[in-house]
Amino acid sequence: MIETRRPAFIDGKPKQLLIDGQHVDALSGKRFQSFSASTGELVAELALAGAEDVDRAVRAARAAFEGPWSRFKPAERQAVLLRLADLVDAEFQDLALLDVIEMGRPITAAMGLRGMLQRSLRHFAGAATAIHGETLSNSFPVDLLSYTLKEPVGVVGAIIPWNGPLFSAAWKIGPVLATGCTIVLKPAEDASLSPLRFVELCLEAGVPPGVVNVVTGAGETGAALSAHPDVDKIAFTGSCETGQRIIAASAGSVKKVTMELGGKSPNIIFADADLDAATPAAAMGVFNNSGQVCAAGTRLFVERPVYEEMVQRIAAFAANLKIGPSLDPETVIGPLVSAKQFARVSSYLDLGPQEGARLVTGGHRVTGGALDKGHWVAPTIFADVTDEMRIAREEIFGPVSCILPFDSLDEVIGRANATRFGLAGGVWTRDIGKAMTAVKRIRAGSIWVNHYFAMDPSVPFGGYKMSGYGREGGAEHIDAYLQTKGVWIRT
Ligand code: TXE
Repeated sequence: MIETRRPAFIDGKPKQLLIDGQHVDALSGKRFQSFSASTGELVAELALAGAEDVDRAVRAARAAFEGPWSRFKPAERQAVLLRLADLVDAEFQDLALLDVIEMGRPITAAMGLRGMLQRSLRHFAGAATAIHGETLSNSFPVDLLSYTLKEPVGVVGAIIPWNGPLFSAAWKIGPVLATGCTIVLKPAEDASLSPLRFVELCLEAGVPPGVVNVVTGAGETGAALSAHPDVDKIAFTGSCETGQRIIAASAGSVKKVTMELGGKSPNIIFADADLDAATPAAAMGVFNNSGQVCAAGTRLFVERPVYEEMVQRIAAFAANLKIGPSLDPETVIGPLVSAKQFARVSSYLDLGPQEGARLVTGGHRVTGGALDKGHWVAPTIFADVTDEMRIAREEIFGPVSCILPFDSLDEVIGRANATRFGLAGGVWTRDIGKAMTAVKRIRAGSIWVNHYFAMDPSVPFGGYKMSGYGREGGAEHIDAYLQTKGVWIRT
C-alpha cells in the first residue's frame, strides 16, 4: 500500500543551503520558489546561492578533503555508505514522494526505484574497499620498483537535472563517499528537495561536515560552480548545450569533467521480432516519465513488413496509458515538469505535422479537472517520420515517439547512427546474427537487445559522440573520481 501523505520535509519553512554541515541562508538573503508539477502549488522557498555561497561551499569541501575526511579508512567510508543505505531505505517513501510532488514522476514509478537505489548505495559501499593500484614492470637501467596509487580527485562540483533528482544525487554522491572526495552538489531549480534531504541523511549517517554540501539555485549557481578555480572535477548530467557551457567554464582551471548529456536514441524493430514483447517496451521506452528520460528510444525504426502493424499496436498501447496526477497510484503518464518544458514539447507537437509527419495518436495537451493545474501531454506517435525532420533529430524530452520505416540492416544502422548523439539504442530480433551486428555497429554507450532500458550500478552507462564522456555505473564510474599516481622506488 502506497502512502500518499505529505513528506515531513515539506514543512512550509524555507529550505536553506547546506554548507559545512550547517543549514545557512544565501549571503544575499535571496530565495526562489519551487512548485508542484501536478498541482502548481508552492512546494518550497529555497535559498538562491550566489557565487559567494558557492565559494563558501567549495572552501568547506576543500577543508574537509584535506582534514578529517582524508583520515577515514576505506572501511570507515564503507560503513558510512552502508548506514546511509539503511537511512535512505527507512525513509524511502518520503524521499520518493518529494520527487513525485515536485517534478511529477508518477508515484508507482517512483516507488519502483527503491531496489535500484539500495543496490547502488551498497555497490558504492563495496567499491570503497576495492580501490587499488597496480605493480608494474619497468625497464629503467637501475633497479626501481614501480607501482600506482589511486587517489581521490579532490573537490567535486556536481550539477544535476530535474528528471531523476534522487537517483542523480545518489549516483554523484555515492562515488564521492566511496573514493574519499568531497562534493558541492547543485540540484536543478525545479527539483531540489530530494537531493537536499538525501544530503541531510548523509550527515546523519556520519559523513563529516563539509564533505557533502548543497547549493540550490538555477543556472547562474551552476555556472559559478563550474568556473570555481578550486573545484577539481565537474560531474554533470543535463542538456548538451549546458554541458558545452560547463566544459568551457571549467577549462579555466583545467578541471576533470564527466558529462552525461542528452540523446535521440534509436530503437530498431526487425520483422522477425517478438512483436508482443516489443510493443509495450517500445512504447514505454519513450513514454516512461513522460518522455523526460535521457536514454528514451525516441526514434523507433520498424522494418517495412511489420511497420503499419506496429504503428497501430503501439498507438493502441499508448492510447490506453492512464494519464493523471502524479500522486495517483494508477497514473502512468504524469505531468511534464514545468511550463517551460511544456512550451518546448508543444513546439514539437506543432512542428511534426508541419514537417509532414503523420499524427497517429496524441499530439495535444490533456486538460480537465485536476489536470488543469499542470501540463500533461498525451502520449504522442508520429509515423512516416523521415530522418531530416527536426522531430527526428532534436531531443524533445516529452512523450513523443517518432516511427520510421526501414528496409535493411545496413540501411537502418547507417540511419540509426546519423545523429550527433550516441547515448543508447535498442534492437528487437530473433536472429542472433542481426542482433550482434547491430550491437557492434550502433555507436552508442548502451545497447539493449529484445529489451529497452535497464541500468545497474555494475554496468557502465554514458554517451558516445555529443551524448557526453565518462561513464556512470561500472568500474569507470568510480575511476572518474580517482586519479593515478605513478610511484618509483629505488630498490
Ligand atoms: O537543462 P539544463 P534544462 C535536456 C532536455 C530538456 C533540455 C532543457 O532536452 O528539454 O535539456 O532542460 C544547470 N552552468 N535535458 O534547461 O540547462 C541547471 O540549473 C552550470 C536532458 O533543465 O541542462 C540544472 O541543474 N549549470 C538531461 C542542470 O544544469 C547550469 C536532463 C541541467 O539543466 C547552467 C535534463 C550553466 N550555465 C535536461 N545552466 C539528461 N541528460 O537526462 C543550467 N545549469
